[in-house]
Amino acid sequence: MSKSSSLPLVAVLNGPNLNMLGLRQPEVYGRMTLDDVEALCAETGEQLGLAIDFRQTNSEGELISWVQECRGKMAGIVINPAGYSHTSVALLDALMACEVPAIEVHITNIHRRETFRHHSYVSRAAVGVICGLGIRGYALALTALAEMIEEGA
Ligand code: DHK
Repeated sequence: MSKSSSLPLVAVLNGPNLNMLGLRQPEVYGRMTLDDVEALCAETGEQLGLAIDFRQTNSEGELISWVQECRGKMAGIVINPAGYSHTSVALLDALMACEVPAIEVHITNIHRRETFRHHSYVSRAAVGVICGLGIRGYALALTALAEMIEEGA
């Protein structure tokens, strides 16, 4: 058994269009790419003693299936549901059902943007929400989850 397999597992799940980071509206989302986000999460996970399972999908169904798979397997979830934050009751239901602490991350401050972005269905299932801090929000979410896992919360 490898050393990392005994570490708490945390899923970092990314929703639609986040594969376009770096190219997509850089004045809004910045110039960092999804590969940069993955590298940041891997580095942060290593520092915190977490094993990271990093994924991105453009499909709502796939995102929901991944959340379902987390049940009984993952110690925590960091999720940027992207556009599905504002539309998906089904994703909210999946997060409620999986019973794994989840932190919702948005790169941008959704409250400074269009009104339709101000509400997130997912927030109701999240232990916390981080938005507007750029990609460092992912590292902050992992840090908070590591503490919660350590505390046994
Ligand atoms: C990413 C998206 O793709 C948008 O649909 C959300 C979020 C905001 C972000 O800031 O990471 O509204």
